[in-house]
Amino acid sequence: MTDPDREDRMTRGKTAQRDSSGLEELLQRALNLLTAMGGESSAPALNLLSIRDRLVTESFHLAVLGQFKRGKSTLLNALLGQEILPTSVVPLTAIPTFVRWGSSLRARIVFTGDRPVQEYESTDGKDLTGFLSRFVTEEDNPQNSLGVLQAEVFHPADILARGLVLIDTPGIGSTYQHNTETTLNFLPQCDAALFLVSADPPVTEVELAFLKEVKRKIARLFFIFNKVDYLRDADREKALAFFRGILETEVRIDGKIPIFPLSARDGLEARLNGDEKLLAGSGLAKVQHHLVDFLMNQKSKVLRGALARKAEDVIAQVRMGEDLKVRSLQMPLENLEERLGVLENKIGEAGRQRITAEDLLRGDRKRALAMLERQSEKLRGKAGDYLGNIVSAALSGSTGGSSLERSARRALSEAIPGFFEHELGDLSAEFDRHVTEVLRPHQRRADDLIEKVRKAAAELFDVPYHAPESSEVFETTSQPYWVTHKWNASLNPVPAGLLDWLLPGSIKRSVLVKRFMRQMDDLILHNVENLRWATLQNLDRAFRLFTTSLDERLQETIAATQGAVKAAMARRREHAERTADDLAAILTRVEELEEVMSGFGELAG
Ligand SMILES: Nc1nc2c(ncn2[C@@H]2O[C@H](COP(=O)(O)OP(=O)(O)OP(=O)(O)O)[C@@H](O)[C@H]2O)c(=O)[nH]1
Ligand SMILES: [Mg+2]
Repeated sequence: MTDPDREDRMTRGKTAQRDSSGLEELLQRALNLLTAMGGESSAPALNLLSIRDRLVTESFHLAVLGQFKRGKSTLLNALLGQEILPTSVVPLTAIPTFVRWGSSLRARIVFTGDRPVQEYESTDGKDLTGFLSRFVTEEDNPQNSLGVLQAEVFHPADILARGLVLIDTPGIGSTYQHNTETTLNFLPQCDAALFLVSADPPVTEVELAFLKEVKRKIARLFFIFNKVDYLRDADREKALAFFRGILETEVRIDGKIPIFPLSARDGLEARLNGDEKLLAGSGLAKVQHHLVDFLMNQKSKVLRGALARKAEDVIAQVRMGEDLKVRSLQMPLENLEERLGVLENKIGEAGRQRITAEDLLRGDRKRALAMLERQSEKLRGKAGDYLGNIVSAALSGSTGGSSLERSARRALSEAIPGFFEHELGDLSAEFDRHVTEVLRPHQRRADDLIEKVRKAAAELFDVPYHAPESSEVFETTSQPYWVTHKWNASLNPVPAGLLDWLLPGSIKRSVLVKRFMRQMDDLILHNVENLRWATLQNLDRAFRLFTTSLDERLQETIAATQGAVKAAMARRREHAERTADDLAAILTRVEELEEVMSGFGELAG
């Protein structure tokens, strides 16, 4: 019996592989050509190498999100076809866990601070689950007391083979507020998400609030209605329609969006026992086919197209250099010198414009820094209100004394990391957007500047001009300007009072409150300062990266135009007798370059 879904999937998988290897082959051919031209370590060769790296290492982050106990970890196990991620009837997952492809089954735990990475390899899924549980579950690692920064599982499942990374996340809305914060802070790292709900219990307020936040941060969202095995068919339709209605009215999500009914539990059982009938009935095959494969193919297609276009531009630049050499070998020398003079003037002009652009950029950087100062100030106020309330509530007991102070101190230490982690996530997302917007016009100006030089050279020496299609702006989406840091909250131990017990009750209390509020202000200042500093580093890095890449591109353009003409002129002067041979060799190369270029053009679509 044949399974059309499976065949379709396999055909698409093969096409994806063929396209990707076609691009890889072409890149290799282009690199060989550059090596033959003596440019194996030239800027174009390095560009091609980095394009090849991106092609090989690109991954797609698909997170599974939802309220606690909706069955996220179970769904991931079902997709893997093996019980790997710990699941339970109590709120469990506490650390985002990345599941990537690996030839053998293993896990890796990375910690904050100096603690060494722990690895575990086992062919037995249960052993691995046991190992993982020690680090990623609330039960064994409460409040992440072990300081786990990241947990990774490597698994040979087919579904992971083309760079798909599945991410299990802590459920939101449980009594463990810090789990919610961890997941919220993690959202910017996701390319897409599967959002799980279920009929048991029905959608909650907390879940909807979370979904609104998720919608703001993740562009591609898909919905899964899990645990449908609890419902009879008629109730299933009713429950789905109800959920769809809520999505439309409360979250303003298009009512036509597909929602996949699923029983992750049955899907897992079906995969474990090879039960095709149960698999079809569980809805798992549909989820896998429609969402996971689709997203992957879409993403890799877009990426391959963009990379092929970039490679085409790189080769076009090399080809222009060769074309210029041809002209420089053919043109009468005086004529050549005169035109070179004009080109040099154009380059000088571009250099001056580059300085003006730098001034504008500096102004924008200054404004971004001022915005950061304002945001920090605002955050100080917000933290004061939020934490002040928590401390006041904790201190509102009827007596003073050390136990009251202890509980206030505990409340404060519990609230601080979550609060600042969330704020850092928000601030990072806001500045990321801001910087991308601010840099866009600079990017356009930079592109224009470089194009002016290339166009001038093409016109002056009458060679074909290829307008580049891929702006470097696209580059920035894959190499984020932004690095989201895990928030290490500053939690200087709040020292216990020594004088309390010498003072009478009411005075004791007011002293206690005053002192405590002062200490809270210090803590806030310290944490806001940390946050401001982390954001400042990111900002500076973004602007620096932009300037260096602009300078590099300008230098490359000058080398490919003025540099090529000068080199050909020098060679002509020194070895006039070889000019005809040189010309023939270059013309052959130009032909090959043209072939490679059109190959990239075809792959770019
Ligand atoms: N009946 C039924 N139970 C399910 C299904 N999927 C998961 N469960 C059960 O629901 C419970 C919670 O599943 P988990 O996968 O641990 O849920 P989770 O969303 O990862 O929970 P947290 O990690 O705490 O956020 C477990 O007892 C699962 O066996 C399903 O499709 N049907
Ligand atoms: Mg879980």
